[in-house]
Amino acid sequence: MIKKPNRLNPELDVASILKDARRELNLTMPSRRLFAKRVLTLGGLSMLTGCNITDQPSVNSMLERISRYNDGVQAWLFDPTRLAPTYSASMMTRPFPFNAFYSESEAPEVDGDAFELEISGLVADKHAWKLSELHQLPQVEQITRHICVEGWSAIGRWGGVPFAYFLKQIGADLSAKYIAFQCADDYYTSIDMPTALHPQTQLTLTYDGEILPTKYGFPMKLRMPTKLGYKNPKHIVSLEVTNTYPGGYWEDQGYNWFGGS
Ligand SMILES: Nc1nc2c(c(=O)[nH]1)N[C@H]1C(S)=C(S)[C@@H](COP(=O)(O)O)O[C@H]1N2
Ligand SMILES: [Mo]
Repeated sequence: MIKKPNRLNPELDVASILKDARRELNLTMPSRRLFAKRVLTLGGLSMLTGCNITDQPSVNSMLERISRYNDGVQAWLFDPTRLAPTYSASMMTRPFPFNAFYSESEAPEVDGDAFELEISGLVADKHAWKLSELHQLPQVEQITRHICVEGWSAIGRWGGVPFAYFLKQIGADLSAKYIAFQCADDYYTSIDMPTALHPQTQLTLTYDGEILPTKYGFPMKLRMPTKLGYKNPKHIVSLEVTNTYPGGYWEDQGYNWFGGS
């Protein structure tokens, strides 16, 4: 008997698979495009990805492939000189929302006097940085929009050190692929080098002219108006320059890694 290829396991929730795939595809291709419409069936998706979609593991690997494909397209489309929109102070969202994988009262309290930012990986100077040393570096400000995948966005005013300047200061290998961040909570994420060097990518020490409050990520966060909220780590305690893919807290649970906004 000839087995039908791609016979569907009746336990597969086709609607939710399509919803996940559509969410991934929408990051790079508006769904109104004929191409996207054509692949919005399981058959179309398996043709696009070359995956035989028969069970949950094969669905996961198909979604994973779409996501990796998106990373490639987004990295290719990323223009390292194109600036995200900036806004006037009167347009700031007040209060700026808090968001994390826990509630505001559980945000980690970091002792700023004892704090040292640890540096590792492909860098010439691995000395740990005290907060006061970071404040002595040239400071810039931006009023930009933060976009969260949970369906809200908000405009905030952020101050700190241009991250490209900091990377050069520590003698980072600027040809490395990734910067990985560890946070004082259990959060972690990583970014591509072109985004790390983007002129609006900022090692952020202040919010609205004041020392970064606990809820927004004291002692420092990385602010990138070119990336979605979950790519912007708060409470950074260490960073590593590396060529080994580091993943991230949400990325490892299926969020798209490049995460462009
Ligand atoms: N350390 C840490 N950073 C984090 C998160 C987190 O839970 N922990 N959540 C991310 C998400 S999903 C969003 S939307 C923003 C929220 O930042 P805000 O609290 O300043 O609005 O932080 C990002 N960075
Ligand atoms: Mo978010």
